[in-house]
Amino acid sequence: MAIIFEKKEKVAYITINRPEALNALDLQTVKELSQALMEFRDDDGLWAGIITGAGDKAFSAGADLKTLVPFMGEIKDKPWQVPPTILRGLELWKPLIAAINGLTLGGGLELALACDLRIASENALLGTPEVGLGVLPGWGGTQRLPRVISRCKAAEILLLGMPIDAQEAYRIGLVNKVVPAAQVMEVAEQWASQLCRVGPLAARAIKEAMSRGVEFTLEHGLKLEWELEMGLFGTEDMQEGIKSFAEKRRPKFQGK
Ligand code: CO8
Repeated sequence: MAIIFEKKEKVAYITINRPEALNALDLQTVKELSQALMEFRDDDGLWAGIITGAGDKAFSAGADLKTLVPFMGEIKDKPWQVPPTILRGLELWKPLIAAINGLTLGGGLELALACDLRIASENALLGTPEVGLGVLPGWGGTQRLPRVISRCKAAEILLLGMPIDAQEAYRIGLVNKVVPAAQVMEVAEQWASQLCRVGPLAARAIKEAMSRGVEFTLEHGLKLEWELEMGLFGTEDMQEGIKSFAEKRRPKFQGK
């Protein structure tokens, strides 16, 4: 299996499982990633997800340069589409954490950018080497990177094609936290647990408001935010949240 998909309580674990190829994404991996993400999206019992790479060297070294990239060149004029993933084509509002355990290059960084929270190991290297291969980071890199960090630093990473280390990634706001390699999954699980304690419908609405709203004018964005807020009002979770506050206890959300 190129992707290991596991469920533990309310958390989905998606592990790219090609350590011998530094977890490069070949066609089979992308297909299985697509299936796993859709299962995560559609399973009401799953509230948060963690994406990571197998082994201790890489999160992912990007698109498979031996198979997928040449294949894309061959079929570029044919009516074939890459299976939908969070990289492109799949809308998914449940929160996702990238547990970045090492090399995170090209499509690997683009996958981490399509997650909401990024925890990096101290030994991680992150970058988009595509420009040195004569292609562009075509899995959202040119679009998401300048939306996550400053355009100034995004241009440096995208145009020079040189990787940066984890501390620099933290300094420029590309990752949320840097921890020793052995603690990456531990911290990711702590954050996933917290995501399973907060209101799940609210968390999804926040992600949707942020993801879609970033494209809107402020006026349009505020309208979207209000529509999503009104969708939360009256839910059982909202009633439980208010009741638990009055009763001075932790809320027990159901995602309803
Ligand atoms: N694709 C295929 N195999 C890879 C990849 C890759 N991206 N990266 C590493 N591997 C393989 C190597 O070929 C090697 O296999 P083998 O032992 O059979 O030769 C194995 O993984 C280990 O790699 P190295 O021996 O090279 O390990 P090093 O530690 O010496 O070097 C590096 C690590 C620097 C990361 C090096 O492997 C490297 O430069 N890899 C390529 C990284 C890269 O350029 N990534 C960008 C790919 S392009 C991309 O992601 C575009 C996305 C958008 C396109 C959308 C199309 C659908």
